[in-house]
Amino acid sequence: MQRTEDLTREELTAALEWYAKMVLSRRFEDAAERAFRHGKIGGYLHVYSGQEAVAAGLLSAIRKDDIFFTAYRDHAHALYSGSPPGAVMAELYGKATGLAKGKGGSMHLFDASRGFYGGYGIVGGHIPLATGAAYTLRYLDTDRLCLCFLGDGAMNSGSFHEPANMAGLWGRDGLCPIVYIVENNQYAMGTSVSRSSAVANLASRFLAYEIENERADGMDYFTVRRVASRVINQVRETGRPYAVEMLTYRFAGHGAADLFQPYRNRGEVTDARTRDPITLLEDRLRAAELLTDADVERIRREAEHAVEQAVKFADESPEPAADELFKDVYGS
Ligand SMILES: Cc1ncc(C[n+]2csc(CCOP(=O)(O)OP(=O)(O)O)c2C)c(N)n1
Ligand SMILES: [Mg+2]
Repeated sequence: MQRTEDLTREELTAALEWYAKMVLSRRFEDAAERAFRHGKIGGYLHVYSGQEAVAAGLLSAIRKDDIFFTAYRDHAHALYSGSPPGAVMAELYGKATGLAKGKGGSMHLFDASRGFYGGYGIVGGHIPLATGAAYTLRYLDTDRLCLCFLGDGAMNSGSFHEPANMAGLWGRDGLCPIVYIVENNQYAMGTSVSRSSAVANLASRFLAYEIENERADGMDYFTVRRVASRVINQVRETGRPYAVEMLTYRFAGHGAADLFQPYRNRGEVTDARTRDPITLLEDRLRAAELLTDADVERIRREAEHAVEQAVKFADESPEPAADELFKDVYGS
């Protein structure tokens, strides 16, 4: 864990905004789960609670013109990059005002205007897309880069290995500015990493493709942020891929339908919650005297208000019109 005394005042102060964003996304996830139980949200719903420091640390370190891809646990990624909470919630509700016009739902958020290229429900399906996008950024002679968040489970799919090999090859010529971020939350649905990966150290699997890699504590915002800044600078400079395995934990079930979680015991979740990324960050900001009880209270109230407004907006928004059905489905 990054030592508080080694952090600069600037890093600590900049983290305040990200603390507020993490509080917002946690409240947003709680509200989304409630809405799912009330039948307001159809299809799938996978929440990000417990993993906030990973996306926050990485997305706080990129430039506005950089791009990123992730899988279906994507609400926080959208909120952190600035998509309006109302439009994100409306997408979960399948409403016309949603981020993807109500046609994608929870797993397919998309906001290219903020560099967010989705939100994908097919496990591993976005890794080839992100890798090709990174190549394109260099091919077009820019110094922009691409982040590709993926799950521990996604690493066991063929669609991980093929682009990883190409990234290794393209990287030799400085043509693949991508950071792969493995969000190792210990499980792929009900299957633990130890039951699905031949090696425990997932970062080391990138060595097969000559991709530099490391693992880090994904519960500590400052650790993630420090690693992210260093790695992002390097990738931008060299055009070579890099992989980071972030050790994290999902507090909720895999999806809203995973009620009983027979694959893990309650004690394991309770233990993980003692390192809640939001509490860890809050404690450090309090220790640095940047956050008081009153600030914490205000930030919580503001988050609650923003989420209430988002739910109201989603509730009151119209369903997509019938003549929208075939629009934006295929390019022409
Ligand atoms: C190609 C494909 N196979 C299977 C599934 C079913 N499925 C949905 S999520 C999931 C587990 C993925 O786990 P991981 O990559 O670790 O992501 P996490 O849910 O932990 O964020 C599986 C197998 C799917 N969506 N796509
Ligand atoms: Mg996982």
